[in-house]
Amino acid sequence: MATKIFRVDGMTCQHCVKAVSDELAQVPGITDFDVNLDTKLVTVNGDALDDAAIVAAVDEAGYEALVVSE
Ligand SMILES: [Cu+2]
Repeated sequence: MATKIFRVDGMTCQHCVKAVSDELAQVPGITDFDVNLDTKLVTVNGDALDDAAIVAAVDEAGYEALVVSE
């Protein structure tokens, strides 16, 4: 199981969190994830995490994700 942390700027409310969460829920390889509105950090856990797919999913929600750590 791997963990990756992304910074997602621009999230201002729970609707933003839900939009990002709904997109992440569709990404294969993610076992679970956490979207933190206060820190703007998205923590993703899974066995076959694909950075590009995760960034694309966040982009689909209307935000930009930057890898913070892996
Ligand atoms: Cu919002």
